[in-house]
Amino acid sequence: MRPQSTQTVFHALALGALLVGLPAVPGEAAERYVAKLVPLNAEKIGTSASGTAELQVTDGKLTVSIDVEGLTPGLMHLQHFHGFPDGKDATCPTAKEDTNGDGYVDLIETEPVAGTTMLPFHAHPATLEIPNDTYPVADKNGAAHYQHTDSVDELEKTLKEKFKAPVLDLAKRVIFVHGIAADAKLPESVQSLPGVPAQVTIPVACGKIEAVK
Ligand SMILES: [Cu+2]
Repeated sequence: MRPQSTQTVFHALALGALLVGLPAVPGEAAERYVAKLVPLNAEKIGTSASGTAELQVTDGKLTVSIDVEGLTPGLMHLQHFHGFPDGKDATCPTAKEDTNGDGYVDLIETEPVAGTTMLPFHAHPATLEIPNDTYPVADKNGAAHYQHTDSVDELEKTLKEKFKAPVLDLAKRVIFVHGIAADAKLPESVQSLPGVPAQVTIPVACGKIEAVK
């Protein structure tokens, strides 16, 4: 017969095993967000890009997955969330935002409704570097897949340094996918960032990030 103390330990272990099967502590549940990416400029550029972005915050980490099809095959596509550091809600542009009336909604024309480029979705988001050669490349069928996980604290720290606000604020952001073939013809009126060809920055898909209840 076992000494009493060993029996007590056995009972404690059995109780522990039961507790493992119980749900996690309330408040630790994942926060989930989805953005349905719809085509932009499709009638003009001859490709129609669409897809889905999923964002999940679990245990202090943000995991972002972005799947897009209808992109220019073999091309690297810039993708970011855009928004307003001052807390204004960003929305995706429509044809109304084509303020110069050239038939294209260019990057500069998106700014009044969608704000500024904030968080890049490439291999090193926390750097906040917009020019980068690690954005996803579309395969021969025009499909691109991206997945990356980062510490929320690290992202918020660098965003706060750059934008002076605690600014992940996912439900107030929109996701853009950019870019058409380097040799695609665009009128001079299509605006871009200084020194960056409009073919690189032209938005091809946009989606509003929404919380999943
Ligand atoms: Cu962007």
